[in-house]
Amino acid sequence: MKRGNVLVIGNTGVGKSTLINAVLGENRARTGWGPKGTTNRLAIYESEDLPFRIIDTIGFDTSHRKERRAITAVKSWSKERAKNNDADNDINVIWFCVDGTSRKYLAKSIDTMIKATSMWKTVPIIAVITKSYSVPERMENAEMVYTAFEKRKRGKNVKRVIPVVAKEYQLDETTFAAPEGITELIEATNRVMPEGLKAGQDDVARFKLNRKRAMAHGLVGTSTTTAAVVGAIPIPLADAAILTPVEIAEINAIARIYGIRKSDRSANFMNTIIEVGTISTVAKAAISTIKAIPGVNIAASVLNAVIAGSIVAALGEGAIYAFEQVYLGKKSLDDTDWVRKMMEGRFSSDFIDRVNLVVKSLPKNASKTEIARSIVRLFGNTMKSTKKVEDAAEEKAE
Ligand SMILES: Nc1nc2c(ncn2[C@@H]2O[C@H](COP(=O)(O)OP(=O)(O)OP(=O)(O)O)[C@@H](O)[C@H]2O)c(=O)[nH]1
Ligand SMILES: [Mg+2]
Repeated sequence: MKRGNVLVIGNTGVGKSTLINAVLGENRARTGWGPKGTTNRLAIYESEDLPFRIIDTIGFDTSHRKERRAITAVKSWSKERAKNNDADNDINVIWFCVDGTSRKYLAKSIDTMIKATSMWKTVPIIAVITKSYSVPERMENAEMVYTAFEKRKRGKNVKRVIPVVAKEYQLDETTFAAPEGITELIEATNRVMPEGLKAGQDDVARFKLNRKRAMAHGLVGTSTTTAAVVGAIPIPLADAAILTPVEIAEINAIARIYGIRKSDRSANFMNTIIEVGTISTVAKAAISTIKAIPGVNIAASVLNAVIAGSIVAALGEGAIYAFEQVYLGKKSLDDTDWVRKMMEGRFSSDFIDRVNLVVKSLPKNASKTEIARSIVRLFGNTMKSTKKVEDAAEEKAE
């Protein structure tokens, strides 16, 4: 397959490399924090499944020297490539990255980017607002970016403005901003690619589904850690309701990843899932069974953390399955009986066996991260086999 090239530019620290990793679905571009900037040369990334190549650049800096260095690097690279006269080396799309958390630099950074990319006058631009953690600010920021471009000649090249969260962002112990906008960015980029470099709808759909799955699993990992922290406090866990806020955040975030928006129908569907993990008799029965297992040689707080984490992991993995069925059009949001039964099935004897394995794998005073890692490892396995079964089913359906 012929692939197009996407050039990623923006100030240092806006999150270009983090964004690239999110799009690739792998941690390949080095990211970091600090005044010096992390990416210090151009790097080109491609992945088997991604329909385009991504070029990571040196971030622009507010200091004049560094700015020039970044611009010079991009220009000399592209001149070098242009010499080859190979269409494969053309820049086909540019991602202008601006930081959603520092509006102050927005207009100036857009000017810098326009200057730096003056040799690609006709190349379509997608403005990416990184670190869009704040939901209310997303619209405002997008408008600011549109306005900033309106005043400039190259503004007409801007095809889309997309707010993203490349990696979940922890707001406090129990809340976080979930990944956002990544699959939209992939789709929009493919859409503005020149004919001949566009991937087919099926390829894009498959890639999007893979990305959604990976992001959702990452999110279950974070939620599991949160639950282990919350669950370690000495409250009798027969009252699994203390997990409710964590579970609500988890289920909402997974729903968003699968493009399921808030409505009465989706609320019913989601509440059913949360109920199974909090107040249902199956969850309570599972907890008492685990607590009654003789000879458990770990601290009570560790056991509580394991139970809490496991519930949230099982719930999250179940929710991924449920939302994916809806996303693929195989189930509807009205199938609440189906989702209840499916979720209850996840708290059966298999659940207890897994929790047991987690308990056995842990040292007496395991840390919360050890606990969470062990849970994710053991619960993640179910998902892998589920995935295979599903794939087979999908193939048959086609
Ligand atoms: N949680 C979270 N952190 C982010 C996100 N985007 C960027 N960051 C953080 O911001 C810092 C800078 O990100 P990088 O991706 O290294 O930024 P860059 O634009 O590549 O920076 P240079 O290579 O210096 O130009 C890192 O600590 C990232 O973890 C995001 O969506 N979520
Ligand atoms: Mg970088």
